[in-house]
Amino acid sequence: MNNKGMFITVEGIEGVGKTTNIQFISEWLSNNNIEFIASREPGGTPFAEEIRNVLLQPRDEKVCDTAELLLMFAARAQHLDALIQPALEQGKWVLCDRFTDATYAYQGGGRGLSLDLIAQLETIVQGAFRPHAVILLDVPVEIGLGRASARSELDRIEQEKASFFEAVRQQYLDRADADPDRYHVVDASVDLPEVQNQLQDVLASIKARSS
Ligand code: T5A
Repeated sequence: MNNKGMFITVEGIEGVGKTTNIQFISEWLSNNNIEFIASREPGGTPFAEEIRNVLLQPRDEKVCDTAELLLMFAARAQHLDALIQPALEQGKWVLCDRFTDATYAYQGGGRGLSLDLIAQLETIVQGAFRPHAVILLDVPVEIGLGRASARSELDRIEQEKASFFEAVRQQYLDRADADPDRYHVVDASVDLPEVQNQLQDVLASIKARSS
C-alpha cells in the first residue's frame, strides 16, 4: 500500500474524550492548512457503518469473541480500501477515531484473544501498513466509564465490567510503552484546556516529523 499523507489515530477507553478532542485536532489541522479527512472505526463507509451497527447494538444472543474480531477486521478492510488509502494517496492526512490498536486492546486485552492471531489478521488486512502516529488518550477506568454513562445509553461493548476496561487500558499502555516514537500518551483525566495543551505539543511534533 502506498501513501503520502499522514495517518493519525486517536485511541483510548470509553469516555476518554476522543470525539471531543478529535474536533480540537480537526481545527488544529485546518488552522495549519493541512488537508485532511476525519473518520472512525468500526465504520467510516456506508458498508462498514452497517457492520458497526451489527457490532454495537445490544442483543440477547451472546456474540462469540471470534465473530466480533472478524467483523472488526471486515469493517477495517472496507474502510482502508474505500476511504483511507485513496485519501492518503491524494496526499491528505487521515484522522481516525480508533483503528487496529483498539482491536489489540479490546479483543486482545479485554476478550483475551491471542495477540498473535490479531497480528496475523492485521497482516492479512493491512500488509505492512500502520498508523504514522497514535494519540492515546489515557484516563483511569472509573473516570472514563463515568463520563460515558453520563453522556448516553451504553452500547453492547460499553456494558462490559470495569475489569474488562482495566485490561483494555493496560493493553493500550503496553503497546505505547513498546513503541514510544509512534505512540503519544496524553493524560486525558485533567480539564479539557489542559488536555488540549498537551495535544498541541503532540500535533506539532507529528507535523515536524511529516516534513
Ligand atoms: N472497538 C472498536 C473494538 O472493540 N475493537 C475495535 O477494533 C474497534 C475499532 C466503538 C466501540 O467499539 C469498540 C470500542 C468501543 O467500545 P466508539 O464510539 O468509538 O465505539 O467508542 P466510545 O469510546 O464508546 O466513544 P465515546 O463517544 O463513548 O467516547 P469518547 O469519544 O472517547 O468520549 P467523548 O468525547 O464523547 O466524551 C465523553 C464525555 O466526557 C466529556 C465530554 O464532554 C462527554 O460528555 N469529557 C470531559 N469531561 C471533563 N474533562 C475532560 N477532559 C473531558 N473530555 C471529555
